[in-house]
Amino acid sequence: MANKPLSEARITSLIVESFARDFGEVIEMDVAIVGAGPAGLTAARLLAGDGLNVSVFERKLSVGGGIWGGGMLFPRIVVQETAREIMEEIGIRLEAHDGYYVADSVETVAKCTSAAIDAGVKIWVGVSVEDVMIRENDEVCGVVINWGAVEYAGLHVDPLALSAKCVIDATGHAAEIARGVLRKIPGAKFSTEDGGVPGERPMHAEIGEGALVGNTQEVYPGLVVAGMAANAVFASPRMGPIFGGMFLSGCRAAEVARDIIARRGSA
Ligand code: 48H
Repeated sequence: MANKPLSEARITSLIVESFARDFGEVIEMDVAIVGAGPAGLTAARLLAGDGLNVSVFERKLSVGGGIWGGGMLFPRIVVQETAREIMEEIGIRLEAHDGYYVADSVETVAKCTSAAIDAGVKIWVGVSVEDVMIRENDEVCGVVINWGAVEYAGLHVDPLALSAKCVIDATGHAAEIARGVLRKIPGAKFSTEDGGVPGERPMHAEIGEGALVGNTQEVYPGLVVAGMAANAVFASPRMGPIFGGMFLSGCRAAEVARDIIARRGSA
């Protein structure tokens, strides 16, 4: 069949209509995940696999967070035995060396992203979460979003709000969502030693990786911290380009989120 003459108006309407339809479905979500790094993408894939309505919000135009840069821009990451299965189940090829496994950064981003999308996750790039909503019983019950471009340009544009039964802070080193809750709720305290977000400690791969899954917790009703954000919240060390803990933290975050959904009911 010959191509029809192209209509710019038709192209525009297809984009707008498709976006509006999909966006309409996330106004009331089960789980909102902030940050499309390894922890966020893994948690999202597993939760969407349960049939939950899951969205990932990523302020940059690219997903993958810190995976791309590998170690000092060498595009490779290393994982340990405990993370092998979670990577191999989505087809990431690993090069084995005495209990360490090396993966290509680009392949890792591509396969984590593709597996999440195939599981039903909606990924919104160029969208920044600037706040959360907090209601009855002081529970986090949604995210407040704006275009990343608005944030980068420093424009004064009011955001939109989306409801969610559970929010996962997978924003990496900055632990932005957790910090925001403490800043905005007078007297709010987390389950950490000082109740705050002390930030990560200096590099120690063994201790940092060892602490990560245990640090992946519901730190405030309805708010789970995952990935590097969990180590920032619980003052555990950074670990450099060993990434196994990030994937395992994503798995743990999915378990914690399931318990929250069971407590609060699905959207
Ligand atoms: C929307 C946001 C917002 C926001 C941030 O940094 P990430 O890759 O996070 P993790 O925890 O999945 O993985 C950490 C790992 O990449 C790492 O940094 C390691 C292992 N470091 C060790 C070391 O020693 O340094 O991804 C977080 C994502 C990024 O893409 C951000 O752009 C995004 O979150 N993000 N998106 N709204 N408010 N804040």
